[in-house]
Amino acid sequence: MSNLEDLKADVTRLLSEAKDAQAVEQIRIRFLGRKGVIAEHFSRMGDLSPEERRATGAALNDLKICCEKKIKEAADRFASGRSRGDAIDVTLPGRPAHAGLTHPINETLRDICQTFRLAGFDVADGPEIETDWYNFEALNVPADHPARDMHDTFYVKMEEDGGRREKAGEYLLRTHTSPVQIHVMEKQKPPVRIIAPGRVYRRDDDPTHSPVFHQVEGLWVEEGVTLRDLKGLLEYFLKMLFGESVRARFRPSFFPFTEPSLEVDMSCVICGGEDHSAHCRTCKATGWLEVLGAGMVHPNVFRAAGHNPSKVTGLAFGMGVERMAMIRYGIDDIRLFFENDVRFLSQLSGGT
Ligand code: FA5
Repeated sequence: MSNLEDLKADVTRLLSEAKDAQAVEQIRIRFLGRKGVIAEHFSRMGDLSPEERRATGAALNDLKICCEKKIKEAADRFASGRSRGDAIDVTLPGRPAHAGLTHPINETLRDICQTFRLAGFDVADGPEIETDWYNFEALNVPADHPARDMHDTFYVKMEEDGGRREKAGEYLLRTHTSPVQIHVMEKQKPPVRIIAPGRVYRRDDDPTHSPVFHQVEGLWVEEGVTLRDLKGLLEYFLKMLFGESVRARFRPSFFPFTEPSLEVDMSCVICGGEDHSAHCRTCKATGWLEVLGAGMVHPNVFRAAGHNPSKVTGLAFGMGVERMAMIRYGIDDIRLFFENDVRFLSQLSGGT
C-alpha cells in the first residue's frame, strides 16, 4: 500500500515538472497506459490472497482515478495556455506600445489651419480632379495664357456617360488649391473667410519640387477688405507659425487671379535674416525665404464666380505646405517627406 502512496506522489511531482502537453502525455502513458505502472500492479493481483486482492484492487482503483484526474487537469492547463510556461506574469514590465506619430507634413498642415481658425477662418475643400474651367479659366487664366506653363499639368481622360463623354484635356489634376476659391464663392455669399488645405499635382520632380504636394489656400471676401488686411493677416500667420522674431517682406509679383499681386518673404529662420551668414544654405545668403503668393482677388475672378466686383473686395493667398515644413524642420530635400523612412519621420514629429 505504501508503494501505491509513493506512486501517487511520483505522479504529482512529475506533473508539476512537466514543461508541455507532450510531457504530460508521456506521464499518462507511463502510469495509465496499457502496459503502464498501474496496469502492471493490476496484473500482479493474481498472486494475492482474496482479502489482499480486494483491498489492493480498491486502492489501485482509487490511485487510477486520482492519476486520471491529475493528468487531465495538467493536460487542460496546457491546452488553455494556463500552464506555468505560458502563464501571464503580471509582475513583468509591460511591452512598450509604439504609438504612431503625426507625419511632419500633417503636423505643419494642422498648425497652419489652426492659426487661421483662430483668426476666424473656416476650412473648405474641393475636388482634386478638376475641370479646366475651375483650375484655369475661372481664375482668369485663359487657354493661351503664359502662366499655364508654370503649372505643368497632368490631364485626366475620363469616361463618363457610358463612354460618350470622352475628351482628353477636359479634366485635370488640380495644379493649385485656388479653384476652391471659385467653388466656395459659387455657393456662399460674402462675407467669406475660408482656408482650403489639400493635395495638388504638377509635373515637377527635383529636390525642392514634388509631383504631388500640398497647398493651403486662403480667401477673405467682404465689403471693404484691403491690402492692409492681407499684410496684417499674413504677418500674424508667420509669427504664429515661426515665432515673434520673424519679419515679413512683401514684394510686387504677378498672378492672373489677383491684382495687385504680392510675393511674401519671411526672414530666414536659420541665419536670422539680419547680419545673415554668407554661407546660409537655407536662404542662399539672401536673409529671406519666399513663402507665399498673395494678392487682391481679380475682378474677373469675382465675375466668373457670379459676384459683382464693384460691390465686394477680397484677398487671397496660397502657400506650399512642404515648403513651410522644410523651413520649419531645416530639411533641404522635399523627397525625404515622401520616402517615409520611420527613422527620419520620428526625428521630426512631435506629437501623435
Ligand atoms: C500658386 O499656386 C498660387 N495659386 C498661389 C496663390 C493663391 C497666389 C492665391 C495668389 C493668390 P505658385 O505656383 O507660386 O502659386 O505655388 C505656390 C507655392 O507652392 C510655392 O511657393 C511653393 O512653395 C509651392 N510649390 C509649387 N510647386 C511645388 C512643387 N512641385 N513641389 C512642392 N511645392 C511646390
